[in-house]
Amino acid sequence: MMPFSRLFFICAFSSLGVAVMAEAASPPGAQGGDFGPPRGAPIRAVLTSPPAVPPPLHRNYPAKVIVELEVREIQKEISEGVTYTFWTFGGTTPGSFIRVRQGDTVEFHLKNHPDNKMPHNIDLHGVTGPGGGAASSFTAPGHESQFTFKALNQGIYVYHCATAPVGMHVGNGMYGLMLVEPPGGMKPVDHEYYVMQGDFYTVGKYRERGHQDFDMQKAIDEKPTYVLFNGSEGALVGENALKAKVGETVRLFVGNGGPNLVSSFHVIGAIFDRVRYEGGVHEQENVQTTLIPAGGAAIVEFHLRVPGSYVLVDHSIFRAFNKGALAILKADGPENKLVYSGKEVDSVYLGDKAANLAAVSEARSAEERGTLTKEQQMKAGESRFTGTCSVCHQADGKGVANVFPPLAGSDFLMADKSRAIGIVLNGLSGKVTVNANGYDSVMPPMSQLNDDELANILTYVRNSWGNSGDAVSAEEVKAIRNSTRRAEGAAH
Ligand code: HEC
Ligand SMILES: [Cu+2]
Repeated sequence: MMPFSRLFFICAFSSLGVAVMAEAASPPGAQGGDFGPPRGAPIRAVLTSPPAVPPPLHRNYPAKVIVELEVREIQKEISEGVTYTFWTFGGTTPGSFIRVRQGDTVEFHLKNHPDNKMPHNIDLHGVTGPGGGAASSFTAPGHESQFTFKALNQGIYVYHCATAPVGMHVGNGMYGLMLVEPPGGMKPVDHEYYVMQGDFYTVGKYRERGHQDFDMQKAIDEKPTYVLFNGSEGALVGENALKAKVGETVRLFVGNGGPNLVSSFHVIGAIFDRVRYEGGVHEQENVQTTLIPAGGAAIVEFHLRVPGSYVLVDHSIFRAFNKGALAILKADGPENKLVYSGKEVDSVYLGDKAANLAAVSEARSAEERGTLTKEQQMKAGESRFTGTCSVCHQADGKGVANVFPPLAGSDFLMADKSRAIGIVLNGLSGKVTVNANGYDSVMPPMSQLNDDELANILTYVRNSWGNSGDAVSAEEVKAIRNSTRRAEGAAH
């Protein structure tokens, strides 16, 4: 008998060395279907960058469709002030959205831009044949490869790079979606959007600024620094939020590139009318959260009855609030108090995603130039205060009587700057007296905030609502952080 370790080695070798994953063809008679040879003149596929989806095809015959996809290795922002070198299909993570019709013959051209450093290929899960195209598409920088496949099965399919080390290529953002429309097309909706989750592994901590490199060990350990929709914390929030109107229907093509995590995809405030789970043809109705495996996709549809912000999350919820897996769909239109009497989703759910990121970014670049002013810090701090501290101390800093002490006009806060920094980093419990009122409660440590964030927040707090003090610098925060003794294994 072959020893287990040997067996494992062979399996690992064949999957990495050949870098292909075999996908079985569907059994005859299932949803697969060949509608004969391509007809008409060849058609160049419309490719779109996320969150856009190419328009419906409205075509009633199988055609020859030409897809040209170019791999680009490019540096982009992964979070405010943090850059990362993404490897992309078409210049974006996720890559360009491809839309074809069941029965189409796809002539696929994969180009690897001459400036790139790595060889790449593509494995399309919508392809029937060993490797899904991977073996035929291995392409060195400055080269192009071509292969042809027939889109036999309708559905929404992930594609990804499968060049060794596969995990690294996928982890750097090399994945996207291809929709194979059913022959009769899909039911019309008001909006179609393209959203894809991915986990990212950087050497630096979450939001540690500057350029960040890929961390292979974190990736192997499956400990992502970021979990993101569409490759960046800012991809689908603020100005970039998805948009719709009350009364409209929305269809999301949601993929999960992985490389490691399974997504518990959820939209806060919406119930999915229909989910084509796992991207197959069966529909489930009235779904709250749908699982999307790594290397899988789903089609979710819902309609909007009440205006406001709907928050897309991975409901493995630390990923949403502490690793970036959060996006917003903004619905405009008239209120419907019969359906929902509440207020607009507030800072509780939006957190600092509702924040003024421009102020944060302005403060950061000013600090890099050495020109950071107290006012810039305060503006940046205000937006981070919202959704972090305001939950308890309230947006006006007045706190809640007997429960959360005030920061506005707080003698305790203003008496000792270093102590205030320590409180935010390490939390506070036990009896404190603020403006002659006693509190005996617990504030959790907020050490997940980085030095800049914390310095800006405290500068804002110490100079708002009647408080007046000097600025708090990132260096001061850093010194106190480093001098704090923490339990073994505790963060930062
Ligand atoms: C989960 C609720 C909660 C959050 C969030 C929170 N605090 Fe507190 N904070 C408290 C409580 C409760 C106390 C009093 C603790 C005690 O009684 O020992 C406190 C005390 C303080 C104090 C000292 C007392 C005072 O009023 O001057 C400061 C300063 C402070 N918090 C700042 C912050 C800042 C800045 C943030 C955001 C980074 C923050 N807190 C987030 C609950 C919170
Ligand atoms: Cu690649």
